[in-house]
Amino acid sequence: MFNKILVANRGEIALRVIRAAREMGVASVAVHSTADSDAMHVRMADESVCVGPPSSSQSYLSIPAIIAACEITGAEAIHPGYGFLSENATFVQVVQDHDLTFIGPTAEHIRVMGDKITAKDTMKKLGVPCVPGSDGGVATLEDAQALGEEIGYPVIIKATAGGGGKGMKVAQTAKDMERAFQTARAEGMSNFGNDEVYIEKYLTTPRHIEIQVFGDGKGRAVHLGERDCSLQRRHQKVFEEAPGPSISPEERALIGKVCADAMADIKYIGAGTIEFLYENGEFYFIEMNTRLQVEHPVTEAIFGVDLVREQIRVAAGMDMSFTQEDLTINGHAIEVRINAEKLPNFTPCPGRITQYHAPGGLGVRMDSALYDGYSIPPFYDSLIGKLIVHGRDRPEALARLNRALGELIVDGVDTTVPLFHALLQEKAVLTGDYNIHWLEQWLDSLPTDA
Ligand code: MV4
Repeated sequence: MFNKILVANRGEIALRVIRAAREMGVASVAVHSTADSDAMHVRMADESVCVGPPSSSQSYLSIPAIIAACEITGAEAIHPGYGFLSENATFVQVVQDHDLTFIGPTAEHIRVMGDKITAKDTMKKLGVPCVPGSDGGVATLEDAQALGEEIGYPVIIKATAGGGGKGMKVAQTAKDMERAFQTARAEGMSNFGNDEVYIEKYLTTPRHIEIQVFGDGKGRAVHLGERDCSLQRRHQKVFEEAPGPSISPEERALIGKVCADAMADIKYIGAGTIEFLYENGEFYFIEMNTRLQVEHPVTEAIFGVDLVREQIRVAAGMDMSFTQEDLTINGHAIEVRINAEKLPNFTPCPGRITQYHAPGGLGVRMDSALYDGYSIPPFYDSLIGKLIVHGRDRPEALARLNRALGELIVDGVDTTVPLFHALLQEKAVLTGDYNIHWLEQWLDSLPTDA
């Protein structure tokens, strides 16, 4: 096991990693920008290094600064958290070249899954069900139009390097194809420097269901069921739950085994998430995320496992501490993302926290780096906390969420908490009968003050 690891992140996820390390007897090094000198992750770690000015590109994303922080402190491994350098294959290569260990997948797996065409091709060959569409990239408008006729409209054109909804265009009819094809290519080029696109059948009202997988890098892999993350706004998740309210135990076992076997086959190491669209009882692979995700705590709650501890174990060459047979689901968990944002437009709202009180009690977990008097800097993501509740069943989890939201105090800035109070009044949320479009349609339907 490592003696000391460096956490290349900030906020609640940095605390999450420091906590796992401490329970394992592993010392932790925090890194921070000059804007984060007073941040909780700096206080909670065993030691800290300032890696640059406020701008992420010059601090949390600076590969030389992060490597230097390891060399100065003698940290042997780096946990990247999510975002920042977590899915940067070049970074992983540099880490290895400095005889350090990246706590995460190999550079090669990150590279393959980071390009959506190679990801889909790989998954298809591994027997994972995919959305019907082009075999690889589509180079010309003529090819795109021919494919549109073959697959049948509507179709979606996606940039292979795309993300966050950028470089993604729907063609409802053949007439739409030219515009959609050219726009997707142009967005791919301007946002990611890559104009390669591919085409899929457009699924109109699916759910976003993602399977948590975990591998030991030696050919053993397991799945930890699914999360339903359909409640999103502008490709940002706001409410996530596990198990998925629409997924049967038989469906879970089936898709879970396909995913676990695929990961075993490629000798995947660490935590991963295989994203599907789910419509009319069928799963369609869309993307894989080669990192620990924001919403991992709902999976931890229902399976009773510590995913970060497992990441650190396998990175150190140890086995996973469980097998597939050990993994059984207990109850239901929900996470809501609390952002420092002003409704109704979700405008970022940094500033000083005058009072903070975290909810507690049975089945309540608050992952947050807030404290009384903390000033949220304006330079980073607006996520300031994740409230995770766990109950024996979905109704109990919903009641607990309502109760815990009532206990939470975050004064001094606007937050998305009122959104969750309102969502808990909605029948679709209470029954779990929603899809990827439900949240935006509901927000659009709300009366506006004007
Ligand atoms: C799709 C789709 C419908 N059909 N692909 C959105 C971002 C990227 N991760 C994939 N996305 C979608 N791909 C096909 N073939 C609809 C979406 C989509 C979506 C997916 C998951 C969660 C929220 C979404 C919101 C709008 C569109």
